Amino acid sequence: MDGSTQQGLYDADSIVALKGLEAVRKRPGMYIGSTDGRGLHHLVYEVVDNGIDEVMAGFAKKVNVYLNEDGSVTVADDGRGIPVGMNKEEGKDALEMCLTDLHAGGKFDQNAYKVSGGLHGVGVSVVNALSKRLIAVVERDGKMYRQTYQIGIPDGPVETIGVSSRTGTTITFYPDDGIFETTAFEYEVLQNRFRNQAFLNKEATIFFEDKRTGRSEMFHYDGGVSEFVQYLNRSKKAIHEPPIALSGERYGVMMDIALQYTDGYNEAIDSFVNTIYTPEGGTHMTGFRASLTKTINSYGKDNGLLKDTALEGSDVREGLTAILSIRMPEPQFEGQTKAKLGSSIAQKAVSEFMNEKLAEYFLENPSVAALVVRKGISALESREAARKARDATRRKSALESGSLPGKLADCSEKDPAKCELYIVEGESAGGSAKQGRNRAFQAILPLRGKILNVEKARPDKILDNEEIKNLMIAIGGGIGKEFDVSKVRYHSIVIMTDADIDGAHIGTLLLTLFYRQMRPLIENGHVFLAMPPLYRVSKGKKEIYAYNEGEMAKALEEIGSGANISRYKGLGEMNPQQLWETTMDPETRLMKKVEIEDGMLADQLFSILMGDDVEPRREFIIEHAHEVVNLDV
Ligand code: 0RA
Repeated sequence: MDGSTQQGLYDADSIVALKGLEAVRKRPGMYIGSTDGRGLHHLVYEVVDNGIDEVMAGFAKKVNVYLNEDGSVTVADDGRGIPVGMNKEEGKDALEMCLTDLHAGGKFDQNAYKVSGGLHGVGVSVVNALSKRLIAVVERDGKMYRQTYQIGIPDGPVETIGVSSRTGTTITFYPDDGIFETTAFEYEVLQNRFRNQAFLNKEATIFFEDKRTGRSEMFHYDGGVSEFVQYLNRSKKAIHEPPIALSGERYGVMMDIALQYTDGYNEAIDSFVNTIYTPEGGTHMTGFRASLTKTINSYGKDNGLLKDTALEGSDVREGLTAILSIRMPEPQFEGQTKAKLGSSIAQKAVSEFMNEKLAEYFLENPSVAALVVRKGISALESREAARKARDATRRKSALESGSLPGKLADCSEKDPAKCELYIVEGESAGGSAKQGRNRAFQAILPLRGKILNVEKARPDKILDNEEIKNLMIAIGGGIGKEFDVSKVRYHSIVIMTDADIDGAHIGTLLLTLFYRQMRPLIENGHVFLAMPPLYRVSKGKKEIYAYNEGEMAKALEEIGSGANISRYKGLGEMNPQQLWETTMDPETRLMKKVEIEDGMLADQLFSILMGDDVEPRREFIIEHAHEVVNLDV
């Protein structure tokens, strides 16, 4: 390894730079979150964000991204080009500094609103440190320059390799397979990110091409966040068109806000700070919510639409899809995952701005305003009805002896941390599960047929459904806005369905119920999918259960000629003993934990999967199903 710079010496600065790169390679997680697929994709985001910063600063229009056939990625922008030339203070080329010095970014660029190089953006030098090879090409001042690196260390000085009449930066990098668990880029993951970035930066055009497959796409949205909201609502039914759009600035905070109500009941409000997604909200969201509630109530009162009642926050957010995108200098992020904005000025800026602009919008658009108030009133009425339904359910179940559903075969253990609830498709498999289980800690709740699709049901109608009522009482944490995960009676809730279309549908209906009405159950890792075997390979007394085709091939080899293969189509084909051995015994069973990888995509997944439109559903399943819900333990 050659660690020398163009001076051929280890001068003090080179040693500092090397130490920095070393730190990145030693603890990559500190800089990019993880070394799995997620961390790998972060490398691309980082370089693309740099290009988008150039667009936002008004110096670039387009960012091209290529997944190359040799496993590398190329990101090219038409910005000013990373500065080239000797930096007198450091005695080093500015380009080399940008690519090797962890803290060089700010020295050259004064853009206070930039994403990259900030708290989340880590700078191209981190990408360089984590790449076994990187090639930087810069066009500016009429020339074309190049420097190449290995694990962040320059192969030699910056070279002038030609002339050019344009300006821009082109970075090609090969992620280090010694650092990353996987170096396979996924088109859909990147596509989703670029699409979001293009919605949030309407000046930007992002061209994306996968040279391995020939697939390519251009992302550019003149409509910005308003078009973003329309996109998110593509499988929902909006009740007004176009979305309410509010843009402006207060206290140095720039705001782009779009809202659109649908005829549904879910709220899908996504917030961003300097285009960084803030899934846990923060001060900007607090300002948004406060202002929304206040402005709608004021309008309702002033116009005689609301008499003695006041709408709650959840009422005015029912069926609302919104994007809140703000830009501010030096945002402060909080929380374990730094996914929450803490800067108090953002709350003041958003609420004061929205108080004024939304009220103005309502005055100019009284029909939309009336629709919004009416939607809130109907949410309030349904909330009241739902509360009554829940109380009635609780009273009734408390009256009926033992208070638990009759179909539930409970376990004897009372400590929820040790208890498992199996939700089983069909009465007959339910019967087998009841006989086969370990009754000390495993409870069984058989389901008759399909449960209600909660995606389409009014919240107060959900408990009219007998199966859902049983599920709610058995699980014990309540339902909807009042769901309390600390009251849950089982820390493992296992969905056990047949490995066929009907089974998959029932599984999805249950996941929809958990995601929409008991979300902390999923967020806290309490939901699992049982994995029954697909085959039983046997000869005489010898038998092997196979959970996939590969295992079956292995089992056939092991057992030898004359082996008997039976394919399990349903749980009902197994007797209680077999069901226990293959699917329920904690020592030998296979289970998948249900995890939400991307909250924004998850909302789209459920609304599209369980909504009315067939075409978006087909497209979405093909593109995203596997990334949204990570089903691996
Ligand atoms: C520092 C200063 C300037 C531009 C850049 C960095 C820059 C970095 C990247 C990374 C990818 N694309 C980029 N484009 C520009 C400003 C230089 C000047 O004042 O001309």
